[in-house]
Amino acid sequence: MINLSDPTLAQLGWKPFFSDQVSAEQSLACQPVRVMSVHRGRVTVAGEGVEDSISSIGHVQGGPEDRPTVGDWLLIDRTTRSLVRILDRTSLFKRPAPGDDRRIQLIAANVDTLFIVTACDQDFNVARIERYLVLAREAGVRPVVVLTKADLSPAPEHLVEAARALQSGLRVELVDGRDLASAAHLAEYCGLGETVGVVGSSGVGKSTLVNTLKGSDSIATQAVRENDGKGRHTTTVREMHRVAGPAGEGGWLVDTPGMREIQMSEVASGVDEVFDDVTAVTLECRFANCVHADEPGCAIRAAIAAGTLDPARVERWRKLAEEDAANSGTAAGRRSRAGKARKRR
Ligand SMILES: Nc1nc2c(ncn2[C@@H]2O[C@H](COP(=O)(O)OP(=O)(O)OP(=O)(O)O)[C@@H](O)[C@H]2O)c(=O)[nH]1
Ligand SMILES: [Mg+2]
Ligand SMILES: [Zn+2]
Repeated sequence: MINLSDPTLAQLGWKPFFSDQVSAEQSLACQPVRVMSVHRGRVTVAGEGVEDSISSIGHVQGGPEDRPTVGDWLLIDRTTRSLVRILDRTSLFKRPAPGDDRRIQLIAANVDTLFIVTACDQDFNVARIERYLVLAREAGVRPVVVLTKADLSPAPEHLVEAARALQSGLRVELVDGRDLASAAHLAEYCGLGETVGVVGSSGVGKSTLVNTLKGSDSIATQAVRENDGKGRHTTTVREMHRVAGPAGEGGWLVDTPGMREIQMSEVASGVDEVFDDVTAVTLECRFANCVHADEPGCAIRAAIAAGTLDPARVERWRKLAEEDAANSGTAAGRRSRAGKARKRR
């Protein structure tokens, strides 16, 4: 169990956005609790005077988004302590489930800021950071790129520059995640009642950073593999952790299991926004349906030739946009693809 020393609802992140959804009548029978962690079929929750584990199954009527995920606010029955309703979310992180893009996996809800964690080693990859930026845009959450293992890189400033170049105004923080003096300023992103999602590949140091900011070593961490520097998928649950702050002012970090892949699906507007430098140029192409191959009057090719657009970035944009188009589409299209997949088996 998480030792919260009985936080108030405000400390847990309760806001008018949530209380507005609860009628006076409902609050007599029910009380709000926040999902602290997700386990198979159960969630642990915390609220005023409540620290409990409740069943999350049996409630689901709709799609996967109707299931409680870490960070969610729930109404539970004051007497039976059973789940009554999931309150509408301020934000929701999700992705197509790995290996099955017809299923959606929920990552975290009601997150204010996303720490996109990557290490100053072989893990550093601008294409992957862009994928997380698209997810953040799509969820309407402020992204912060956190570069860990600064101590292992001879010239981490180059990586900081490369990350900063991905989006104007993008915040990029360079830390040794094991060292509080180096990482302490990250606590500013999670003040009272604020929630930060911590995502990235396995082994980049997400749990190490969370331990440092909460001032304990309660989360297990594990050295990366020696041969290829990859992580060992140490964390297996998504869990909220309280940042150590003066007298209960610390917010929340959601530690998550390292992700192997992030497929793009239903994120067209996120792609457009993260690559707004590229999409702005496409508007200048002579033909509205230009695919920027060998059409006359293609502004993308002209910009590359003039050196105002980076061809590598254009390629990454093309790849994400195509992947998104292939994975998205109407429900009918998805069903027919699903049908084909079933027939193939
Ligand atoms: N030198 C150095 N090592 C670090 C730093 N941050 C993390 N590590 C080490 O990297 C290894 C992996 O760290 P974890 O915190 O377990 O990584 P994780 O991202 O939580 O990995 P998963 O739970 O598998 O997703 C551990 O041995 C950490 O001590 C850092 O800033 N510098
Ligand atoms: Mg971990
Ligand atoms: Zn074009």
